[in-house]
Amino acid sequence: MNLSHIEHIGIAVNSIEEANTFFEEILGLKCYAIEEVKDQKVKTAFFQIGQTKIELLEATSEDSPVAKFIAKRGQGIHHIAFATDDVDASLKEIEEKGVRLIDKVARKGAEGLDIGFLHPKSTFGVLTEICGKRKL
Ligand code: CMX
Repeated sequence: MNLSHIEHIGIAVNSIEEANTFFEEILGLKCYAIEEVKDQKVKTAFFQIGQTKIELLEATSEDSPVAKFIAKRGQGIHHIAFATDDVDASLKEIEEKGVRLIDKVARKGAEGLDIGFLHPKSTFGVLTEICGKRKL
């Protein structure tokens, strides 16, 4: 497997508008994109810092995974995403090594990337995402 860097860290927030103030006005980062990912029932906001991004996640419905996460655990780090050049191949390899997957094949995430999640119960309580450029 060829993981190159931490692509992003996902942070669950009640309100992107409120959280943006901290990242923009206090930390001085620039929100370069806001995008709704309907499939995941979230609105996302992105900040670039070096090779890595911060992805703010706001639920767009009550049954969103992010709404459930905040109800149970409060706002905070929701997931960590590793970059790879082949998401399907990485997921397959990880599964073969005995890790429980949420996504057996890549699906489309924010920024048009391929994404796939590993189950937090199999990854020491940290929801882990593998993501990379979408294959044509
Ligand atoms: N990190 C760590 N643990 C988590 C978690 C997270 N983000 N989300 C849920 N869990 C834990 C819960 O605390 C719970 O643990 P306990 O049983 O010990 O209480 C357990 O997982 C089950 O949680 P649940 O609330 O009953 O929720 P579900 O089992 O229905 O779903 C999960 C959990 C991880 C399978 C689901 O949230 C999922 O499929 N996530 C991947 C997709 C996603 O999160 N999308 C949003 C972001 C999309 C994006 O970045 O574009």
